[in-house]
Amino acid sequence: MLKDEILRLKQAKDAVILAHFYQYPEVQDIADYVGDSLDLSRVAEKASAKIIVFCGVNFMAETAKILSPDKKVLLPAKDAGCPMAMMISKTKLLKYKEQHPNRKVICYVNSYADVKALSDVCVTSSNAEKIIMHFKDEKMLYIPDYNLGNYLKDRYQLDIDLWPGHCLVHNRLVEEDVLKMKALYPKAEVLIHPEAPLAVLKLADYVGSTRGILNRAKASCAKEFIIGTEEGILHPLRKENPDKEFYVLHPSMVCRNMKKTTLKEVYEALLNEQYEITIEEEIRLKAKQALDLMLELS
Ligand code: CIZ
Ligand code: SF4
Repeated sequence: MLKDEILRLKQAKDAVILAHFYQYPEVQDIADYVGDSLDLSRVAEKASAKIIVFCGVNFMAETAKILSPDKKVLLPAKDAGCPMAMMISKTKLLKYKEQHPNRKVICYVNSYADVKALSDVCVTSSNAEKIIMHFKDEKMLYIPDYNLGNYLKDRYQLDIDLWPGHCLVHNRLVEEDVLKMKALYPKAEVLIHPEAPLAVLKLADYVGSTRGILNRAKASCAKEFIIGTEEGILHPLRKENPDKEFYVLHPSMVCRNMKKTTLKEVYEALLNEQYEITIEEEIRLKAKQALDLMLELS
């Protein structure tokens, strides 16, 4: 069986498998660690294995390589990218920085290494609030997710410029989707990811990262939940809370890129040691400063 072969190769090659919460259930189940970007970057930093197989999208595997340069980091699905990360470029950011030299650049980890390298600090959805509040008295630019930045800007009235990037999966949500689901499940708590638009977030009982949503569902007395993030999260939610019901806010909440990794890609990644992530050392070192500051502040 593919699963047995994966486990055999993993041991033989001294590899560790990391998987994001948005991966297919069977990929999550074969991983040594399942988590969000923050959890997985911490694991990658401390990993002792020779090979890291990163089941997620390319900016996540890049982050692992930035933090763990001596490991071979493999992305099983070669073209698993993130459209949001592509909504900003080094050139555009440099131009902005020239015009606004005093703004602190706060960079969502959903970005590529060359953009991180030009930033002051990185954040993930689980620590964005804490880190942005650390810089609350400064002028800031938040890249590249407009919605997450706008949510915090609105909440704390910050002096923060927002980049016009977005996640194709979360940005699609409209208020009507929430109202329809609430009418169907009136007792359910509504938990939504901050990559959704502000008007949608205002209808939520809780706004937070995937890790935050998992914590909230566990701690809550409610028995039913409407979940506004990528549907992969339903797997750990149901595993951890067998007595509770979870409904995805909209059937289109599927990230095509996260779903490019199946067990076949994981097996081939281990067998052929593909597809290896490489980053120019000068860029890696600069990007690492922004990630190190994030890990220190979170
Ligand atoms: O930070 C991450 O892992 C992402 C992309 C979503 C979330 O909230 O966990
Ligand atoms: Fe990018 Fe959105 Fe997919 Fe996350 S869910 S990888 S932000 S497109």
